[in-house]
Amino acid sequence: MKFITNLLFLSFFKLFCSIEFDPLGYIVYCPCMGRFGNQADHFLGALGFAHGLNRTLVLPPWVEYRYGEPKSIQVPFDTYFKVEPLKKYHKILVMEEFMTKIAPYEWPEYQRIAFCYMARGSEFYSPLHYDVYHNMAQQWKDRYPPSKWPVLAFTGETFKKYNTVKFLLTHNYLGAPASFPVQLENRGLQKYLECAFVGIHLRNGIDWVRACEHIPESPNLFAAAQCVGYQNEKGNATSNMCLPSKETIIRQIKRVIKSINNLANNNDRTIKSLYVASDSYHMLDDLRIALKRMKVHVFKYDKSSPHVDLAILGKSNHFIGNCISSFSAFVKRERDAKGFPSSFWAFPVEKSNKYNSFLHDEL
Ligand SMILES: Nc1nc2c(ncn2[C@@H]2O[C@H](COP(=O)(O)OP(=O)(O)O)[C@@H](O)[C@H]2O)c(=O)[nH]1
Ligand SMILES: *[C@@H]1O[C@H](CO)[C@@H](O)[C@H](O)[C@H]1NC(C)=O
Ligand SMILES: *[C@@H]1O[C@H](CO)[C@@H](O)[C@H](O)[C@H]1NC(C)=O
Ligand SMILES: [Mg+2]
Repeated sequence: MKFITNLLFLSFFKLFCSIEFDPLGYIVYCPCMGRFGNQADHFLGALGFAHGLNRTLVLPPWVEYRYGEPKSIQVPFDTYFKVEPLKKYHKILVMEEFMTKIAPYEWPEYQRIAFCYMARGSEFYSPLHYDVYHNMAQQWKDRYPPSKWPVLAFTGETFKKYNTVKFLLTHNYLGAPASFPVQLENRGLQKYLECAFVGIHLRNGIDWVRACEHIPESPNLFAAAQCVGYQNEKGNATSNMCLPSKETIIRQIKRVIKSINNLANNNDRTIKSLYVASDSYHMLDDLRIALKRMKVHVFKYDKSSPHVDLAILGKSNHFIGNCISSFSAFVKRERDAKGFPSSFWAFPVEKSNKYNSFLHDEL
């Protein structure tokens, strides 16, 4: 009786929450081998494999090993890469979503069988292998029909208990249904792997603070012409352009991220990261607090390297720079040449008075 009630509950749950289960099943794997490059190779292989079997691919977190830390950490797949573009190629789901929405129904704990090529887990699929480009897919489908095997989990051990972190931590050997190095046929899949971030330049060292003091008598200081025009056609440079206030900086970043995420129309998921370049003060704490609610991670390069900063700013999905800085100007010109969008701190000058705009944008 309890069983039937459970079943009924489950069907209602499925109905009301309109969770779509993939009748063709899922592929779960562990990126247990190596660091980022190895894991990325395996990811492409797993993607090709899942595509060949036409099962939904569950995207595992990236496993990172931080220097000096005894344990690896799990970084959700969509921290670095967008999920939407991948969907153009194949059905996918991030692990966190799979474990909360799908696994309880399609993969109950007592059925968590791990797939191993050799006698390590509970189901040995040897001699099948992952090369779905040469007639392997059908053999997989015949041997493991989705009706009987809704989830194919590739890893070394039986899953004792749901816990993505634990599950990943306990495996140190090959867990992906993919070969390493990446198979020739899967190389092209890289094009679906996109990451999105906003890059900002904060020019605020002591030399800059001194330079900005000259703005009132030099309304076309340094690189200001990139904003206000060579003859000040678009106004005069202002102190806030030169040394934007914390409020200006946070307001503009939020605005840019919101407009990009709304534009892409994918549940505010597009921009996940902010990259900060600075000659002096990166404002990391303030930015992290300000962007926490939007779930945006804030990064800087851990060494001081102007050219690395330039390269990364050049690649960002949107760049916010400093009108007066020639360092910012370099990034802006490069992006103009590529057709990438940029904007500047405190330019154009907002029409509404300061107090009003402060009230509107303070969240
Ligand atoms: N690493 C790093 N260095 C910066 C950054 N901004 C400025 N700098 C350093 O400060 C110098 C600024 O001088 P310059 O290139 O003449 O640009 P400007 O003074 O901003 O017009 C750069 O060449 C860098 O060495 C930054 O975002 N990152
Ligand atoms: C794969 O499965 C989806 C449904 O999940 C279906 O729409 C699609 O046509 C299938 N692709 C192939 C190549 O069979
Ligand atoms: C710019 O500054 C000059 C003086 O430096 C002033 O004459 C002019 O009116 C200002 N232009 C604007 C648009 O504020
Ligand atoms: Mg300079």
